[in-house]
Amino acid sequence: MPYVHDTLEALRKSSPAQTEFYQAAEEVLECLRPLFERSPHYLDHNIIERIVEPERQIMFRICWTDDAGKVQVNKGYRIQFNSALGPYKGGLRFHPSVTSGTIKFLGFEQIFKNALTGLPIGGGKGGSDFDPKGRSDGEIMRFCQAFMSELYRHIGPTTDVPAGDIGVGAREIGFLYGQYKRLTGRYEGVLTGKSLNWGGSIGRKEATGYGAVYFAENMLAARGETLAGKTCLVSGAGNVAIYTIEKLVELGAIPVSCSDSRGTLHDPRGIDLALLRELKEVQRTSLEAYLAQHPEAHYIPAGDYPADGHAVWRLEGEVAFPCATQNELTEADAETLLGNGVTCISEGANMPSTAAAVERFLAAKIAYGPGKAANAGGVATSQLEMAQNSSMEQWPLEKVDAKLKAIMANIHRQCAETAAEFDDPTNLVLGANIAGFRKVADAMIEQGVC
Ligand code: NDP
Ligand code: 2IT
Repeated sequence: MPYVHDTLEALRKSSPAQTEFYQAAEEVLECLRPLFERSPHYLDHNIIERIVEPERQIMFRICWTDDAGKVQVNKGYRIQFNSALGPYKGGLRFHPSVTSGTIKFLGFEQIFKNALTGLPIGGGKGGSDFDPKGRSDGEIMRFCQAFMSELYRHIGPTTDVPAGDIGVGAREIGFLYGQYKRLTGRYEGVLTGKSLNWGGSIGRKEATGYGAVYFAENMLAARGETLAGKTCLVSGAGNVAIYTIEKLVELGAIPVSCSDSRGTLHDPRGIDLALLRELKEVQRTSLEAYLAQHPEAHYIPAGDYPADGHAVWRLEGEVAFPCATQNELTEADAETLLGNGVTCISEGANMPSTAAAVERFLAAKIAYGPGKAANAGGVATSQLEMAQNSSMEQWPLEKVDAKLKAIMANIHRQCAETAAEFDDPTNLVLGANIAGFRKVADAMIEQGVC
């Protein structure tokens, strides 16, 4: 299939140095080979060249003043990747590692993830290389105001609806929303992840983590198993990790780890969730502080990690939830996990496993749920927030959670059925990529060349 190879080569030439984007694009395009053999009309419409090219990319300068009165400058991005299925939808990431390539890979993944939810949302993503660590609330507010002073002209409740991601939670969404309202004079659902008393959806904060656990439940149920009593490894200690841990505890599983950029925490009796929330959501401090109350737990500083991977994946567990960041799980980590008897991986983060690690999981035929399927509960609940905003309603938790559960079950079913249709029934990567692609590509064809 020369098309796939040629498209990837062309991307490397026209968009140099975007390695994470090539990784995401290569996985999707490689999975599409059997689809193109059966349905060559996608090639006639040149869908693959069209789908890897963002509809629009906005890059801007953000100037703001720090507490010392010094003017700081950052880069801002919004990528409006694909609007075949609905308004652009996707989060904003504030992290010093953010480049245009990071935002591009995240935006690309978002297209297929959003398609899998079955809801009318297109793919977008944005962010900045701003580092929120150590910044005061005043600095965060001024940065968010400066960011929105440029972004507001490009977004709207029926055109592009940003949300949170790494470094962007309820506090940042509040500051961003306030500035949008000040600039436009409009009170509308232009952002999701808002506070509950001014337009947020009950259950949105919890949705990505809960959804990743529901996806694991679905994968295990297909193999006649449940999560109850299983030892679970979780990485990350942010929004996704915390609510993954919360749902695991509720279902009788035993989450024994979490991590942040400074180190990994291992508490074999099960993570003390109330303390974790206090340290991360209230104090915004290091996980090492956990030891003051639980001296029997272990803390592994990042400096002591193995050279070829991450300490969290060297611990023993039956189910793993990578919930921190991209490429945080290497081939050597995958080998260790498999050697230790892991049977299920559900990815809360976006592209947390390297391509070689994914190969290992697929070859071992364990239950492996790729991020674009397993973490789609967050964006799906964002769309529920949009629906509530446009009808001026607020739904109770039971309604939102029931919808989230049904959406995750439906995503799992689509991935599994599509994988079986293409004769590789345990390969949910293949299933997710083909099922997501088909929806977007069919819509693009029906909407003509645009
Ligand atoms: P948060 O900012 O709330 O938490 C991120 C966590 O991961 C923190 O504990 C952070 O540690 C750690 N982390 C981030 N970057 C690195 C890094 N380079 N190395 C080591 N640790 C790191 O973000 P979220 O929980 O919202 O996002 C986590 C992942 O989930 C991301 O991949 C995101 O794209 C994905 N995701 C998020 C959704 C959402 O609704 N929020 C939806 C779907 C996917 P520290 O605090 O020390 O930096
Ligand atoms: O990666 C993701 O799906 C998110 N960060 C959430 C996007 C959203 O619009 O809620």
